[in-house]
Amino acid sequence: MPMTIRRHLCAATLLAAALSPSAWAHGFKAGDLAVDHPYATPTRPGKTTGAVYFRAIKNNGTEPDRLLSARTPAAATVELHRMEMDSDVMRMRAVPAIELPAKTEVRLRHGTPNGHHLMLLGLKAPLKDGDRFPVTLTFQRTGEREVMVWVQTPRDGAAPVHNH
Ligand SMILES: [Cu+2]
Repeated sequence: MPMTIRRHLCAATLLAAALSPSAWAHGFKAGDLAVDHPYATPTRPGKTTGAVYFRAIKNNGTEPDRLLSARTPAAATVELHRMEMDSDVMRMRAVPAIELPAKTEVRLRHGTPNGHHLMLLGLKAPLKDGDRFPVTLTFQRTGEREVMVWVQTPRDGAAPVHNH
């Protein structure tokens, strides 16, 4: 009898572990592209900049694509940014595009060394946990695709470094 109970607990734990990532994630298809889990970190009141990340953008096609720009009603401007180590300080700079090579998954998570994000400038309101807002992405090959961004505190608690 104790054996049976333990086995059942084990199965329940495994099931919960298997279900939880998908239960808390969302994604969008655009042509050959899969935009996996767009998210933004909450911002403090009074701050007018924010950052949008993605778990990944995967190009399943045989042709390269590029993310050229983005826009959202939540902010005045959106820039494409890349994090770079400058001696021992993490800085970011605007880039003209984010490359999406063929048959490649590009990870765009917070805290990724040399990673990219979308910089929201002129936020109209602070981003709060649980908020959702649309962002329209413009890809060179695939064209435009609107995705919904989830505002959430990262599970690892890592605060994104933002020196503006
Ligand atoms: Cu930035």
